Amino acid sequence: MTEQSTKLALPVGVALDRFIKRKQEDFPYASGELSQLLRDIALAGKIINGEIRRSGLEGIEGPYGTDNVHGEKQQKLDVIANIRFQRALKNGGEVSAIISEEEDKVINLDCPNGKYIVAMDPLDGSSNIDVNVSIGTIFSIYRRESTIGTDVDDRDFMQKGRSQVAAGYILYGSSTMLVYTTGRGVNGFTYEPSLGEFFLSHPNIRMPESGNIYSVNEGYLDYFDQSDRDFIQDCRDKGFTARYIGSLVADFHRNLMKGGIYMYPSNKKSPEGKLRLLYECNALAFIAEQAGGAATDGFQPTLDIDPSSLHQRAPLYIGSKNLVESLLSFK
Ligand code: AHM
Ligand code: MG
Repeated sequence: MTEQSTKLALPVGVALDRFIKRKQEDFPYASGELSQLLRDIALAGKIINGEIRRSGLEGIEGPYGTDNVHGEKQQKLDVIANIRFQRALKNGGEVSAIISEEEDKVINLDCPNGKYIVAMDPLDGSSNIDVNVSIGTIFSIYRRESTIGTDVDDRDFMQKGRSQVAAGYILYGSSTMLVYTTGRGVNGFTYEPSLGEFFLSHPNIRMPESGNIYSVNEGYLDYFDQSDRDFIQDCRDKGFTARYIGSLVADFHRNLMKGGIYMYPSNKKSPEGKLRLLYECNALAFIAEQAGGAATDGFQPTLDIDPSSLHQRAPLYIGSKNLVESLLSFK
């Protein structure tokens, strides 16, 4: 294949596997491990998609009976998704360790030669599972910093979001979509269940620079800082529309497509905000920036936050560039 032909834009309808392979050819020294890792994630996503679609019939809705590291009730599907992802990534051999919303400590995959580490929320928005509302998987991929061949430790995960090699999400919505970036734009793939394959449906996604959607849990309004209340009032004054699903991936995806801002500020009930920096905020912040949008904790870009613990929380304001700038003008 000539260099020129690999640079041609890939058409809508191209299968994910072919897309990943063609992108890899743009990097002559790429070993193919990241490509394989992305395929492993897509495979786990297909399996979880099947479990979600059948969940009402298979008795795997509802609580599992345990709490996760954050003291939140785990759903059966949370637990299943966590296991599926770990299995897929372990079998692939490219990943040496994972952190997951569902587990307290770094999960060592016994693949010391894997040069990548993954931070993930296997199933986000899990309070929406039982009511058939969109949910999602979120993942961030980093190169490990410790020596290959040794055990990974917590420090490998203390990298700024800016160091992500790739990040993405799978949205289990009215259709299932995989959206990811490797730092060269954002592409979206729709799952075709009868063929069991993701196909490119949304090439080179660009987030509108502005928009008229604001997404926030206004039930907490009284707990927000004055600056956040003022911004929300400004959105209302401008005649914006409010849209809040309560599944971060779905709320983010809608705003990515249509233009808007999602916010989960710190507040009196959750002084650090609710969302987790390493496996919720950073992945979406990387995608937002790559699509021309922005993400901040209200003080600095999300991707520049220096992490200090595996499960740390951060306020998140993410979406169209102009709306995030407008939010910052109230701070
Ligand atoms: P989860 O990881 O326990 O599912 O929590 C994260 C979810 C996000 O998907 C969503 O945006 C947010 O929590 C909703 O929280 P709230 O119900 O407080 O508005
Ligand atoms: Mg979550």
